[in-house]
Amino acid sequence: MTQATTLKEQAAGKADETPELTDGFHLVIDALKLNGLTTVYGVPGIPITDFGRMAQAAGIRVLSFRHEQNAGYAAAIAGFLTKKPGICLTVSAPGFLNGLTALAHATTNCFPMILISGSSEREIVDLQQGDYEEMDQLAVAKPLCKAAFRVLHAADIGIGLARAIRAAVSGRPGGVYLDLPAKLFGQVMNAEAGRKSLVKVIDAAPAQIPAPSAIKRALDILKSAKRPLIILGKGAAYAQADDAIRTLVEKSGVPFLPMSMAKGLLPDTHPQCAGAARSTVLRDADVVMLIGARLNWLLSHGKGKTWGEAAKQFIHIDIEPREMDSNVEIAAPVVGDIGSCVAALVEGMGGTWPAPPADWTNAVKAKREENVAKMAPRLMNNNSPMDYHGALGVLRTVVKEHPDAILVNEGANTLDLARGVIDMYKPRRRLDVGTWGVMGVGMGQAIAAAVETGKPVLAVEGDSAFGFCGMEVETICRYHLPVCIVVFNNDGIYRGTDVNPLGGSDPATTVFVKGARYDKIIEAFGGVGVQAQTPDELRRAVGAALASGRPTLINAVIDPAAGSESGRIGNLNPKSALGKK
Ligand code: ADP
Ligand code: TPW
Ligand code: MG
Repeated sequence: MTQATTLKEQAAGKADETPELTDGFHLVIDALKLNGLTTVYGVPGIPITDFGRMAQAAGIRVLSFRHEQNAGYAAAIAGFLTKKPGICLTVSAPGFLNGLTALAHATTNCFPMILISGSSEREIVDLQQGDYEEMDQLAVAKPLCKAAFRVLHAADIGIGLARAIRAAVSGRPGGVYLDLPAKLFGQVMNAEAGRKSLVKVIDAAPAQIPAPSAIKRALDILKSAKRPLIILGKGAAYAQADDAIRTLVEKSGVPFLPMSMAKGLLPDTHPQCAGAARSTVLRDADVVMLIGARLNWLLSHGKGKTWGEAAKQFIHIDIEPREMDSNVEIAAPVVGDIGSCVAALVEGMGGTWPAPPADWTNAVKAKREENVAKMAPRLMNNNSPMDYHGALGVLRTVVKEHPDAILVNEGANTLDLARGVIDMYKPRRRLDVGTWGVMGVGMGQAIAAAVETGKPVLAVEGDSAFGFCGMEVETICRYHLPVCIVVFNNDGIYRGTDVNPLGGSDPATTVFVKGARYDKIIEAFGGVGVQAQTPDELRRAVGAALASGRPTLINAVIDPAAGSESGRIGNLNPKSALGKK
């Protein structure tokens, strides 16, 4: 028997008596897994590099991005798609700040997300003694999210994550910050005690049942309506109460208007869809039922020219009681989760429900058909360079042929025109800039959509919008994701034709390099790059991308003069009182 064997045997014998140990790294991983949170979007570095490695080794899917903001947008949209908090993981101070924009965006959009950031030594940070990446991250995060927590002891990791999960998904969903100081990861504790300290969150988003009196009030008003309208918002898409919503809409016979990310909850081609008669229904409706949509700027705050002169009564279904009366008086507040509220409304409607007056539904139908007919020839033009309508006509057909694919969309003209032109057929297939109209969400959303759903993704991006997140094409190629990016390249922001008022060598503030080849970017990483000058070329390239599932970037050359200032919201630009630019 050699000396070495003896020692080994001794060590083995001793190990039997030593209690099994765990540490902060493993407790965080175990807590995430226990709660079914098995995908993490982030960027590695001190103090979370080893955490990422260990999480991957433990079977968590860890997707490393090139910038935390994009990882954050991925986590936010994963929350929207799955009703579970999307997890974003960042390093301290600068990484944390890069992720914070996305956390605020998640909160603004009511998406559940948890930003987990490593942080530096508390004792040094609080005395401001200049630690590595020093920042009081908890204090910075607090005003920008729904809740913020810090865990200092390994034994509290289970409770800390449970609180973060509940805060993210219960009531109105939102972004939560979870601060994990570097020292926590290495803290050791008894493994059995560690296991017992973990919390499996039961019923994280409990049903919130509406009061029967609120349901009756809402139905009485709806029944009395002469020109009723239902507006579906992204809260309705998030709720995953698709069948109940469809039943409510169809049983009531009321025209419905989907907000951008609620498109497809019922198909845009549904006979009751009023998407193509938006101005008419907003102006003329007398009773408006909002389901998971706020009366914010996107609905002109429920007043003014958009809403016309006629008196209106609002029925508002939302989980957040304080949303009621936020902009105009709500005649019938229905507070609860959308699944429960809509089910109660359907039940309250009983066996038969009077159809809305035919003169109203016929007027909506006529307006819609008129607008669709007006648009049709523009979508079939074969101009080169393409205009927006020619290119979008192609993509409209592609989406019709691939109704399961997920459409990601950002830009100004590229967003506003695509939203109107491209019909959606299934719920949660359209992802876009959301409540803030933020540029740069596209690649993060495309990645998360592919990862969370396994479905093909078509990302329709303005050239400016793409520039905010374009480096993530490497991420798309690295993980072999079935994402086809179409860059609407009009040489700039809104238009590529602006000139510097002073002449000189600096270009105008809104234009980019003319004739840029965005398709070359993806080629650097082994993806497929295509230049498309005509609608036919675009059709072939997108078709090939969706058929192959290979990461593809199509540079769609759009007439630089085709767009308008700020797309459809140019009216929001302040004007100089002096009338000059
Ligand atoms: P949109 O931009 O599509 O009009 P908003 O983001 O303005 O939609 O509104 C979404 C609304 O949906 C928010 O007020 C939010 O509180 C609400 N909401 C989100 N999830 C639910 C749910 N499960 N049940 C009820 N309301 C919800
Ligand atoms: C984070 C302001 C709104 S739209 C837009 C910018 C910069 C780009 C529009 O150009 P694009 O589309 O994408 O090429 P198109 O088809 O009209 O040419 N920073 C952030 N968010 C916003 N919204 C802006 C700036 C903006
Ligand atoms: Mg552009």
